[in-house]
Amino acid sequence: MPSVTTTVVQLLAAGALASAASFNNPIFSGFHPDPSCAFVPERNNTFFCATSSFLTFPGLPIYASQDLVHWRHISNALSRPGQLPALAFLARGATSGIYAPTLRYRDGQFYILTTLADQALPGQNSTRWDNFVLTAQNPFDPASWSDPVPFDFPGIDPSPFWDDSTGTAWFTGSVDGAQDYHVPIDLSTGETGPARTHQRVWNGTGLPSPEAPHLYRQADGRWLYLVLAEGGTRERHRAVVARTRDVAGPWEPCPHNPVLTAHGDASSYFQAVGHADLFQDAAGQWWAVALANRAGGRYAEDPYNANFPMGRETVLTPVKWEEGGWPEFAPISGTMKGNFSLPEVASDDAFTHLTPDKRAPLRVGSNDAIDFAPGSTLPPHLFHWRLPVARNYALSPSERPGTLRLSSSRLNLTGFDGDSTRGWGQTFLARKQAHTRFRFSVDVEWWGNYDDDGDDERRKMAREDQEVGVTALQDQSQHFDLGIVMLKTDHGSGGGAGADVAPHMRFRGISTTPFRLPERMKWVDERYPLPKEWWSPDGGAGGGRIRLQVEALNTTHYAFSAGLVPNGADESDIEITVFGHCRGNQLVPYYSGVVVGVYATSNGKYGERSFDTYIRRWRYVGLEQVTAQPAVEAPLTWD
Ligand SMILES: *[C@@H]1O[C@H](CO)[C@@H](O)[C@H](O)[C@H]1NC(C)=O
Ligand SMILES: *[C@@H]1O[C@H](CO)[C@@H](O)[C@H](O)[C@H]1NC(C)=O
Ligand SMILES: *[C@@H]1O[C@H](CO)[C@@H](O)[C@H](O)[C@H]1NC(C)=O
Ligand SMILES: *[C@@H]1O[C@H](CO)[C@@H](O)[C@H](O)[C@H]1NC(C)=O
Ligand SMILES: *[C@@H]1O[C@H](CO)[C@@H](O)[C@H](O)[C@H]1NC(C)=O
Ligand SMILES: CC(=O)N[C@H]1CO[C@H](CO)[C@@H](O)[C@@H]1O
Repeated sequence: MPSVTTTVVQLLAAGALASAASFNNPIFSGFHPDPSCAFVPERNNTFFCATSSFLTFPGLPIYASQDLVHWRHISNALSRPGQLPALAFLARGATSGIYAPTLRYRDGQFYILTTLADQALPGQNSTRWDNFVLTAQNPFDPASWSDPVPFDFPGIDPSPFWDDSTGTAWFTGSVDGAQDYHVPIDLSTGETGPARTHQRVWNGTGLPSPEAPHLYRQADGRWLYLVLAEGGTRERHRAVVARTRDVAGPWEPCPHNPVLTAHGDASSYFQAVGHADLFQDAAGQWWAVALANRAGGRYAEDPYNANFPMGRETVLTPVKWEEGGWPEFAPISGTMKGNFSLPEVASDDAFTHLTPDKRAPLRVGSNDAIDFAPGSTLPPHLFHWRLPVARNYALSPSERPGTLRLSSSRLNLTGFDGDSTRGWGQTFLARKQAHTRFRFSVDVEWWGNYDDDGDDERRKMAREDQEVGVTALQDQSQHFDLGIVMLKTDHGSGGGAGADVAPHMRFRGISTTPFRLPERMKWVDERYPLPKEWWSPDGGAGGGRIRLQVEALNTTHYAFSAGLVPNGADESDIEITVFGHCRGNQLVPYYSGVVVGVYATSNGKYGERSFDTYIRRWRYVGLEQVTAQPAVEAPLTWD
């Protein structure tokens, strides 16, 4: 055992102390499953990562960093609806969509191999898995990402690998949750080799779902290593390794598999750890990214009642891997400390010289203060659910500059059966919950927003069930919404908006996913007449704005609140009233994670665009990141 003094001397010698070998997990918090990263010395020693995006559009977010600590969201590889029209039509909630990308760089080009999964098709139907390649020369420019080049593969998790001796490209991928294959491919055309050239590779230690197969060679090139995820992406999830001299086998499993897991470790707040991808920095240090749930030790007892609304997030860990040896992963925790050196860079590069508009890309983990200024564009981390109907969104329209105009969709956030939207679209703009505690709010410009004078201007909110609101949404069958909605009144004192409808606040939610037992399903529907002083037609003292807010109060509860924004009000003057609560375990993640945002709908009536509404002042503030098991765990209940 080296003494403490010796350790310090060694660290100093290695220059590690200067870089303070410590960083925090998750590196990409909230809904960021299936990470894959590449280190690119040719691009100024930069690390690039991508994660799965399921139904969100834009999708396939790309992150970059030079020090593995400061990350920026540099682009989305899917940013043009024309790249993937089929995304509009997928059913099966949020379990369909863009699955596990693998990001790699070779000879001046970035590659992503990924799958558009349509879970509504039977497993035997190979069109269920639409596999394709995207390429880019400049990943900082969304326009540089190509249209998909499809290739034939009846499975998921394709990961490219180049045979350096022959220059041939291959990919590994997973089929039927049981077998992994190695297939030759021409990455420019998508043509794959004939069936006889497809090789079965090691399929793990016998647990179900051997997937996310990634192949690596170390510098000396003697061994080919295969890293797999197995056990399924929940309680038993883990990373395992095997090696071979030749891809045809035999494969030698690592004697200390699993090399990374939290299964069986109830003390770990990070659970379901697995789906690892490795990369090496300029100093030769190996690193791995993986996915994890911040679910706590109770997770394994009852995963679909556990509390981890943010779902699968991205974590980073140093890997000790001697040439010819087996990789040793440090276990995942909220603060990673140890005998490793983070890459040393002079300063955190803002990458401004690489972006098309010469502006710094968004820093990962930052708060939002979006004011929809004239001439601005939406930042890359805001997204829609499937493809947007473009004309339903107008940023800073001439009639109300500094707002976002939303035109209503017929469908609400539940859509058809809590499942599909049949290509109709939902008027919805969202971002990920990225902190344990956060506060998200928008102001609805209410003045002139409803039909107060009885004329028949079509675009105002006047008719029953027209609604604008904010939500915390896991998927179409699990969301809680606070909306301003036109509803019938008992007393007909609508104040002008027709004889018998008037604006109300409504807190409504459903939690009916099939992954939740029937007795644990939940519906709420609470209505309150909009306070009179909130909707005086001239804006009155109020200036006609209503703030709608969603807040995570602690690890288990969300609050939905609203308040009048008086003219010229100081932020501290705004009185916010709570209209409802929901619990984190009513938003159970399957593959995705909670998103928060704003919607406009007529709840199935009057066709598309039956009214317009105007949103101002989009704010998201991260308040707390809980990354270790709380001393007293909240009990698992679902009443
Ligand atoms: C697979 O699904 C596609 C799309 O729904 C359908 O057109 C095709 O007939 C199906 N094929 C089989 C073999 O079931
Ligand atoms: C820290 O890592 C270095 C380089 O891998 C190694 O030489 C050294 O022995 C390690 N120190 C400890 C205390 O593990
Ligand atoms: C490389 O990175 C450094 C450190 O962040 C930065 O100062 C420099 O401008 C970058 N150079 C290029 C060519 O990107
Ligand atoms: C979280 O907040 C809710 C609502 O205020 C409260 O009922 C609950 O006791 C809180 N939980 C913890 C662990 O503090
Ligand atoms: C959504 O809209 C449908 C009509 O399309 C309606 O039946 C349903 O009650 C609404 N529910 C929710 C929770 O959004
Ligand atoms: C489906 C399949 O190929 N399973 C194989 C995975 O590997 C083990 C061990 O080599 C075999 O026993 C299984 O048959």
